[in-house]
Amino acid sequence: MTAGKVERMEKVNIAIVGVTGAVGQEMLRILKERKFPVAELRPLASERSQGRSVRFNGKEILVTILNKDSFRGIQIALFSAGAVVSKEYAPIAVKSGAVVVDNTSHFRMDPDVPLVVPEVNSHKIKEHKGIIANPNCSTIQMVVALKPLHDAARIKRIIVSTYQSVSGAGAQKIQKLVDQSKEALRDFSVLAQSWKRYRSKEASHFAFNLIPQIDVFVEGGYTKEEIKMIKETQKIMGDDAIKVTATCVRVPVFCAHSESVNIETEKKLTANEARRLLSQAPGVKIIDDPTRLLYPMPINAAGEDAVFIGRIREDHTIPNGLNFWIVSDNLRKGAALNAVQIAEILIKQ
Ligand code: 25A
Ligand code: L14
Repeated sequence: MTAGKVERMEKVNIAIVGVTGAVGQEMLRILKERKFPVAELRPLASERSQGRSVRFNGKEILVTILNKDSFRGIQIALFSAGAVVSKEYAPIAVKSGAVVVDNTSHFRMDPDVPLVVPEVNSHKIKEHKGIIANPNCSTIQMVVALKPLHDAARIKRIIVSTYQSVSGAGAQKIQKLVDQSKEALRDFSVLAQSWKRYRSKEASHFAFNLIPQIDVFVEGGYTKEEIKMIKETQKIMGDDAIKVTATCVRVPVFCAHSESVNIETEKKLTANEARRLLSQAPGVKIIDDPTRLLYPMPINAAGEDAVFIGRIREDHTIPNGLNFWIVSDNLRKGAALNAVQIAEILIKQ
């Protein structure tokens, strides 16, 4: 077989670890939508998914339980079953000859592992040693939007507050929001007489509530999600001088994360200049027309590929400040789509 062109057209054997989860299911959809050249699809999950099957390109394929022989003959393995699973099985997949695109936080800050958002730093993919990390969902949508502004005016500081949907926490938590919402509305007339009746008895009460904690608490009163946004932004942008501070909040939205973002730049950028730069940015769609009450909302971003930006305006409290509202589907651009985009670049190389 001749190398080069012929090989580029070849189909690849692809495994999805965590295929029955919220992100895994989205991966199947995106591979199909983008006509990814799949020879064999190998759906993998834990023993909890024993007996389940997934539909792919009109075929039912039985899910197999992840084990150390799962990656024989696999060229690309997409992982989305949590950090513990990736820690143990990604090196096994690499040893079997696969390239791993990992959705979990486990390898992201490893200096030997590229952390990639194709619109921002696709050139890093070729440096991989078997594993490429997919960033955190909130970070991905923010850097897609901010990269062109950083290139033009150098961002010195970012202040971000997130409004993260429940789907980010997995398939089970989506069901939890459904159940909690039904339960609250069942007795709404009673509840409306005394809001105190609606006190939470659960650790993660999503419905009609906001939770200012995503992932565990780490140092200095920050959550791990907030630290991920800080460190991953610097790594992806390739600039440790960017200061980032974040507050990450869970909101009772099924799908798509939203972010209020304030930036301070070295060079002055007017709102119109920012709008012009963003209108040419890959992966970005501007929805910003206050006269027609148009702005991005998670309800309309869910199921879409783009990072939506609106409410673009100057922050008059500092000389070089801008405010934005950034919304994107966390299961697609925030996870599955970004991973498949990386895989597409891999097979071209
Ligand atoms: O550690 P991290 O990086 O922070 O990631 C933690 C979690 O975040 C999600 C994903 O959850 C992950 O587990 N996630 C990861 N990356 C993400 C990203 N970039 C992300 N979310 C957004 N953006 P999830 O629910 O989407 O996916 C979970 C999948 O992982 C499989 N899995 C779990 N442990 C496994 C494993 N696979 C192999 N080996 C393991 N040890 C999991 O499959 C699912 O596919 P499953 O078999 O465990 O679950 C199948 C069905 O069973 C239900 N279920 C899940 N847990 C239980 C359960 N039922 C009963 N009891 C349970 N304890 C689910 O409804 C599921 O559909
Ligand atoms: O680090 O919304 O990718 O719960 C993905 C899911 C972080 C948390 C990651 C969520 C996780 C996120």
